[in-house]
This record gives sequence, structure tokens and C-alpha cells, in this order.
Amino acid sequence: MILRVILALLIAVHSSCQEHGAFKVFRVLPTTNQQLLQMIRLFETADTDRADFWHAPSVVNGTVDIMVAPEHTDQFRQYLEKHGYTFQVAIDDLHKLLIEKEGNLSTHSNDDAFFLKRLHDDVGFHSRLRMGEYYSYSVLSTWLERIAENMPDIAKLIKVGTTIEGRDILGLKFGKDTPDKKIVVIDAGIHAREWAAIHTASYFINLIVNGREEDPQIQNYLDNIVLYIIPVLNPDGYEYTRTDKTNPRARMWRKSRSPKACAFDGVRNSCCMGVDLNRNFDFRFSEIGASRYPCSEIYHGPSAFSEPESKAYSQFLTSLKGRLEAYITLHSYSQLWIYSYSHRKFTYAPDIEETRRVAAKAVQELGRMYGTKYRHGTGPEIIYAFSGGSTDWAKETLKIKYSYTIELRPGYEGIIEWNGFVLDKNQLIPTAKETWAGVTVVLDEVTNQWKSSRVRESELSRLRQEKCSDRLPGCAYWLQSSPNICRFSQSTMVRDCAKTCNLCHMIAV
Ligand code: 0X9
Ligand code: ZN
Repeated sequence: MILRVILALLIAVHSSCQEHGAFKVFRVLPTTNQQLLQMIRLFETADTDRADFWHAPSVVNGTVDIMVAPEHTDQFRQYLEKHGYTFQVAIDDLHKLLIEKEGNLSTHSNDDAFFLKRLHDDVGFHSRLRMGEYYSYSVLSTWLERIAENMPDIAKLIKVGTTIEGRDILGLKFGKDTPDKKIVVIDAGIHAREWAAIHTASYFINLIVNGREEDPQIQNYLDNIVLYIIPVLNPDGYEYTRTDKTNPRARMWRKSRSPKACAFDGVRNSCCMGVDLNRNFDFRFSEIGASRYPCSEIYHGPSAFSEPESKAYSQFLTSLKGRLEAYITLHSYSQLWIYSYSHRKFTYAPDIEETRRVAAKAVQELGRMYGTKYRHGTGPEIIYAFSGGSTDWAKETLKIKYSYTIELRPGYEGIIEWNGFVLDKNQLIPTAKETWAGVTVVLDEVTNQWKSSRVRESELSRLRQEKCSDRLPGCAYWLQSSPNICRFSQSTMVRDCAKTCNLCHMIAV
């Protein structure tokens, strides 16, 4: 019933209004359970073109941010009033705000040709990209390529896969790979409009490449772990958000750019492009917090891993199985450090205590820098439930120890100077810096655990060596007359001639 009312309302709104006024962002506060359920229903069924949820409904008295197109704002306001919602207009004219905050980004200083030339010509500086700016995917890709070409000792270019529009999903692999080292993967930009996350991942790359000589901590990571950074997982979507940067419809695109799919929503057949890639992973696919309607911004796609981007990424992560110790995916916004599982409250992996301990420490470190307040917890406990996300899939399938989703600035508690996805440019570098401070907690854990396991290993083998002796007196003679005996009869020789055969390490101490 509620669903039909909402649909009828949206259709009436659509047909009776013309393009006028401004895109607005409403901040709604569901104060009753019924209002919350109504908001959740709207979230799961609404056509992005009309009501685009920036911050999804979670709990009673928890804020919901909704971008509404100009032709629907009056009716949406009436709808909220009619149902007794508490609300305010958080952004009155999004188009104007985008011109103010991001409009100048298309000037010469960010021009592709200019930057590509600079990356080619500027000997010695090919690795340096000015931070605090947004770049096209082609500039970012060329930058990654230049780094790999010029610093083969520390970075290798990796290709995760190819998008539906044919772009390469690129990343860098840092640190010398040896089979015993642990691996950490960091990505960003699975959601196209979350530019602050893409900037943050780029900042990490810049920091490692250009800051490693002054920073022993970075050198320590390069020596002891293998770190992959993939700054834009959804480059088609990202490029789409850049096609018309001050037009909210383009700039606020979230999904991939897969071809149109259609579904009958009870009233009409609607067809739209794109899949929410963070609903397309094979973890309780389509169960909760995801939509089967292609026009929804949380459309999960026709089946798990139906999309080339998520499929390729899952294969890439799977290829690291066994050594992949931490996986961190950067999103915006809400200032949250989230761990598994997302589909149901109080549902955890067996190592939840450790997961929580490191998250708490990371949030504390992050906050130490500028006082930014983060909360940590599982999705349904601190934000909302959903399924089909990358970190849950990674946690369950690959048994990764530390699997985290980080929602960067801004939070959603204040409204002064709050612009949602349009993060003020002067907040970009501080956001990246504080996030790095949090991420280093995870990197330190992985590095230190690996180091101490190596110390333990060498200590054990010393002990074994000390305590190890031959059980039988004829060992030396047997080895002399049959030089391969230790290898060919290994189990017997471990038992009887461990010392002579140099097999002490195989004896449990
Ligand atoms: O909904 C998502 O895919 C993510 N949030 S975002 O606003 N960036 O779209 C992740 C949500 C975090 N996890 C849970 N809610 N469980
Ligand atoms: Zn996101």
C-alpha cells in the first residue's frame, strides 16, 4: 500500500511539473518506526532521477539525506509535511553549490593535455601530482603508468580488469614481493560520485611514492608488506560524473555504466543504466538494502558478479587468497569505520574481537590529527543493513583478517558548512591525511605481526636445532653410502637421523 502511494506520488509529481527551480538536498528525520519503514521503502524503490539518497535511512531519529530534482521538490516537501516528518533543506541549490565549489576545476590547471604533457616532460617530477585537486581518469592512469615506469623497484602497474565501456581498471603494487609476505589491498571509487575517496587513495599513492625517503614508516611498509592501491574501481562511473560537473544528475551518479535494464514496478516499465557495484558481490546477494529495480541507485544487477568490474575484482582478490591480510575500501560520507557483517545485526565473523580492537585503535589515531570523530561498528549497528558488498564478500570468502569499509568526511551530525559529497576543496588533504593515520594502524598490525611471526619462526628453528639429535648411531654412515637417503626416506630420517640429515626444523619442539 505504502509503496503504491509513493509510486503514485512520484508519478504525479513527474507528470505535473516542468524543469524549474533547483536541485535540493533534504535532511529528513524519521521520528517513528512507521516513518523509518516508509523511508526505507522509498530508498529501495525510488527512481534516482527523482529522489537520490545520499545518506540512507538507518534508525529512528537518524538523519536521511535525499537529493531531489527541481521538478519534484515542491511535491516532496508537501509529502514530508503531510506525513509529519521533521526535516530541513540542507542544500538549497546544489547546482549553484557545485559551480562555487567545483566549477573552477575545469580550468587550464586541471586540463588533461596539460597534465599529461607535464607527466611526460617534467623529468624528476613525473611522479608528483598536485594534491587537493580532482583529475580525470586518463590523467590518473597516466600518472600510475609513469610511476611504475620510473620507479620499478618500488611500484608495479597492475590491471585488475576492464570495465563495461572498455577502460582498464588500474592500480599500483608497492613493495618487493616474496611468497611469504602479507598483502594489503586498498581501493576507492566503487561509487562514482565519492570523489573524496578517490582523492584519498591518490593521496596515499603520492605519499608512498614521494614521501618514502623522509618517512621511515613508509619504508618499513615497503620492506615488509605488499600493498596494492586501486584508486578508481568504477572508472566508467567516475568519468560520467565528470562529463557535466556542475549538473547534479551527472555529478551525483553512483553506479557503473552498464547498459539499460528494465523492470516493471507495479505501475510502469522503467529502464535505466548502471549497477551499484557494491551490491553485486556474491555475499547474500539481493537479500537486503539492495534493489531489483534498475532505476534505483542501489540496483544490485541481474545476478551476483554479473558486472565485469566486480567480477574481475573478485578474481583479483581471490588470486591473493591466503596472503591477503587486510582489505580496505574507501567510500564517502558519514565518518564511519565499518566491519562485517552488514546484512544482519549482531552477526560477526569469529575474529570479531580482533577486528573491533584494530578498528577502535584506527578511529582513535585518525581523530588525533584534527579531532575528526568517527564511529566504528558493523553496518546495521551504526548505519544500515545491506548485502552484496565487497568487504563482506571478502571477509566471508577469503577469510581476510581485517576487512573494512571506511566512510570519509563529512559526518552528518552538523549542518553548517555541510555539503555532503561536495567536500570543500580545502578539506581534501586533511581528509586524506587523517585517513592515512587510521590506515597506518592496520598496516602496522599486519607489518608487526609478520615481523614477529618471523622472529618466532627463527627462534623455533634455533630451539629445534638445539634439541635435535639422531636417534640411531649409524646415520652418518648411511648418508655417506647413500647421499640421497635423507630426501627419499624423509619421514624415517626425520625420526631417526634428524641432525645428520639437517631436518631438525621438521621436528616439533
Ligand atoms: O551503501 C554502501 O554501499 C556504502 N555506503 S555509501 O554511502 N558510500 O554508499 C557502504 C555502507 C557500509 N556498510 C553497511 N551499511 N553495512
Ligand atoms: Zn560508497
